[in-house]
Order: sequence, then C-alpha cells, then structure tokens
Amino acid sequence: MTLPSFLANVAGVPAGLATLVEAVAGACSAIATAVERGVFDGACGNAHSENIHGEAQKKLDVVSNEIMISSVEQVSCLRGLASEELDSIQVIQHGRSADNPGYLLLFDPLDGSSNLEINGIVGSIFSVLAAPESGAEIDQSHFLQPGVKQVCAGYALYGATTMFVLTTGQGVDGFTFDGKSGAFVLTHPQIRIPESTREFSINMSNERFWDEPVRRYVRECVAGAAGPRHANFNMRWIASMVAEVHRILIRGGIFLYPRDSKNSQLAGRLRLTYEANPMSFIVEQAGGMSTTGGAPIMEIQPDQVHQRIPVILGSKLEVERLIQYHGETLTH
Ligand code: AFP
Repeated sequence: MTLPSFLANVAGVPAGLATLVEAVAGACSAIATAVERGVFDGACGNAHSENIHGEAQKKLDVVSNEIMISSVEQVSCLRGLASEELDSIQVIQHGRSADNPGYLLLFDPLDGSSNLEINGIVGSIFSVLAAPESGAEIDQSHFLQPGVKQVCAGYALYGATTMFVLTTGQGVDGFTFDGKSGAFVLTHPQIRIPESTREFSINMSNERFWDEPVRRYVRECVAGAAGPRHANFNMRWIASMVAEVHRILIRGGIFLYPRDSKNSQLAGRLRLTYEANPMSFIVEQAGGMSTTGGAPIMEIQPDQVHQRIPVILGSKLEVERLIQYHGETLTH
C-alpha cells in the first residue's frame, strides 16, 4: 500500500491534510536525493551563514529548507509555516475553504546535519497544527499551540533506506521509499515501542553538567548488573534525533537530551515546536512516553516558536523511572 492510498483508505484523514502530508513526503524524497547528490552538486560544507539559534548552517540545511517550502507552499489548505532555518514564521496566502480552516506546518528540514560530512544518518521532522477557525490573519501566536493539539506529525530518515514515519493520531506507520516505483510503500504498520529497554541514548560528554536525577539514572545504567538496576545496559549516540527515535521505535530504548548547566540560560538543546513535539506525538502514539522530567512535553505551552526544551522520551517504564527520580528531587 502506498502513502496516498493509506491516507485515503486507512487513516481516513481529510483530503486537505492528505494533500499536505503527500507534499511533505514528496519534499522528503527530494531532500533524500539532494543529500545523496550533495557531493556532486557542490552542496556539501557550510553555507557560511547562521540560523536564528546562532548555529552554522550547512548548505544542505538551506537547500532542504528551500525544497520543503517550495513543495508545500502551493497546497491550498496550508495557511502558514515555521522552520528551524527561518527566523520568523511565513504566512501562506491562500483562501481558506468555508468548511476547513486549514493547517500550519512546522519543520526541521534537515536534522542531524553535523553528520553530513561523515555520511551519517540525517532526517527531516514535521508537525501539523490546525489553523485558527476564525480565519484570522495568521501570526506567530497561532503556532504557539501545545503538542497535544497536533493533528499530524512525522519524520523522514535518510539512511540505508529512506523512510517516512507518520502519525495522524491513530498509531504510527512507517513507509519505505521504493526507488523502482518512486513511491513510499507501507512496510512498518502500527509500530509499537517495547515498554522496557536496556539501551539508553545520551551525549555522555555533558555528564558533569546534568541535574542529579539524570546523573543518577545514567550512573545506575552504567553500574550494570552489580548496580541497583541488576542489569547490564547498552548505550547508543548517533547525534541525530531522527535516528535515535527511529531505533527506539524499532527496538525500544530511551533518549535523553536534558537541560544542562553548561548552557544554563538555555532550557535544553532541542526545540519544542518542530523537534520535541512531533517526536513526542510519534513516541506516545507508539506506546512510549515523553517528558521534560517535570511535565509531559506535549502539555507545555510554547511561548515562542524556537524555544528549547529538555527531552526524555522512549520506552514507558524507563521514562516513568526518570519522572520518579525528578519527583524525588523535588520532594527532598
Ligand atoms: P544538528 O542538526 O546541528 O546536527 O543537531 C542535531 C541535534 O539537534 C539532534 O538531532 C541530536 O540528537 C543532537 O542535536 C546532537 O547533539 P550533540 O551535538 O550534542 O551530540
């Protein structure tokens, strides 16, 4: 089953949303090609520019952003978009149909781009919100909806194969790009995350900067069978959130990018509206959990489009343990 027939016959999503998702998937297929051909098209290396976060942009960050925008801006139900690579939101001038206020799209066009030069895994992440019923002129405030308001979210993974993983609130389904037919084909229906895991994912070089609940959790994992967990753990760190989340969807695990005192003025590294929220929607729809440590990520009220947030997500039992450790800190 291809993505369009899935959207129409299984997910039963409104036609406008299906058209938007198909346009995003088309963009992801084009981004996969741009990444694959980057070295031949002179699209490798730095763009010698910075995004709003002061992060150096890779040429492919900019190219991927342009591909995504050009692929979706003609979709009639799209009212506005926000991107990691745009300083501010972009209003899309389309007449809204009487029966459907339309949608807002938020995305990270190329996540993990520091992996490009080592031919590592990169991806794209997207989130879809409903536009205001009122038909009001779109502004930034309309993008500041908590993650529980998402109508759709997903990611593309540019790895050994190109995959498109999607939720519309009815579970999580994975599609693999078939180069012969040029279509995304359903290969991973109704993905479920195992409740328990013995694999954690965190950038250990920040250990001395973490809050105690995270230090305790990781210390106990590293202590292995002789420690309080009475079990040996494995660790993975790919430095590409899309790859970490995909691994967790397939075999379980827990991913942490917590707040740290190294950048105490920042709430974390990852962005709430177009990284943490869509990945949390995916993870929770697959039976996992997602938290800041103190609250479910999707219940956080954003106060700006690019705000950062601490992220702990993955196998339910391990996330619950970290929530407990954070609670114990609060009560001591
Ligand atoms: P880049 O897009 O700059 O490579 O950042 C990727 C990312 O936002 C996320 O995908 C990774 O999990 C995380 O940053 C990696 O962070 P470290 O560079 O600290 O490993």
